[in-house]
Amino acid sequence: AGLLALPGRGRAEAGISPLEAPQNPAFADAGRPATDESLTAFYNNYYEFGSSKRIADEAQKLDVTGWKVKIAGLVEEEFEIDFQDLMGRMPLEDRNYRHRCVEAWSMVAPWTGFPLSKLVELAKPLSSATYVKFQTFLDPDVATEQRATWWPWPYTEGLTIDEAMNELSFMVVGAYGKELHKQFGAPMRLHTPWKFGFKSIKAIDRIEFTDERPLSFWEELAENEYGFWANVNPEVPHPRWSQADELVLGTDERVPTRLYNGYEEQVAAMYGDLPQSVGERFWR
Ligand code: MTE
Ligand code: W
Repeated sequence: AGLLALPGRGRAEAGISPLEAPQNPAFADAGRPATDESLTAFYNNYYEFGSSKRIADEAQKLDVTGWKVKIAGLVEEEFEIDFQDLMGRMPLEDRNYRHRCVEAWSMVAPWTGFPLSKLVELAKPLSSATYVKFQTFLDPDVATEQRATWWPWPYTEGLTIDEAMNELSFMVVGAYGKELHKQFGAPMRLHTPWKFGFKSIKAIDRIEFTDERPLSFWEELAENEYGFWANVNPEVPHPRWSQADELVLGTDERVPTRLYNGYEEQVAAMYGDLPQSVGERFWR
């Protein structure tokens, strides 16, 4: 448990514990090496703590001890579960995932976590549930940007049930062989690596099963810029950023962006007749 600090960059939490899990061989090779922690831990998007990339110090204010997750909506029975209890019931594994932000940068993150499908099974959704809605904590005393009322807090995201059950959908509780840094979204964040990074919601404290498509944080702010699907597609430019290529964090290199961020084999079947698979009306 060491203190990770770089001059001018910030700090990560001291005393963070190691978290060991077996590597899932299917996701050992991300095609590029894992991006150095000294970069990824100090280059974050986490608007609750400010709109710059340097929110690592601010994010340390979030107290995750005794964290609870509420399971709500169209389930056999709603319940609240202690995060530590939840983690104890889930099969932890390591996966190296490519992460692609809509701002056209990318990284490879060595995560520890469990398949979201396992959590869905635990939640026992009713057959009427067609979507899963995720929410981040709401505490303006801790997350100062949540005092700004023009943002539609709390940060909200959603997936279809099919997407949530896909083998790639991963609940992340650790990175680099340790518990998750606060700035990565401790104690638990989502990662759907075939979608743009904003879908990968941090510090989840509520998961609701619903039959209505959830309105996400960014979609509510600017529906012409951020759609529900947000599948990585190099052929469909965002109004402000071309999506044709991406800067690989830690290098000077731009590499071509791939459809579904290169995870086509695992996810394309879910989108057979959806417009974004042919590169049209992607953002809506
Ligand atoms: N989750 C919350 N709660 N708040 C945020 O601002 N930003 C998203 C996503 N999850 C965000 C969030 C965006 S745009 C990206 S690219 C990733 O987190 C960044 O994850 P990282 O900081 O671990 O690289
Ligand atoms: W992003």
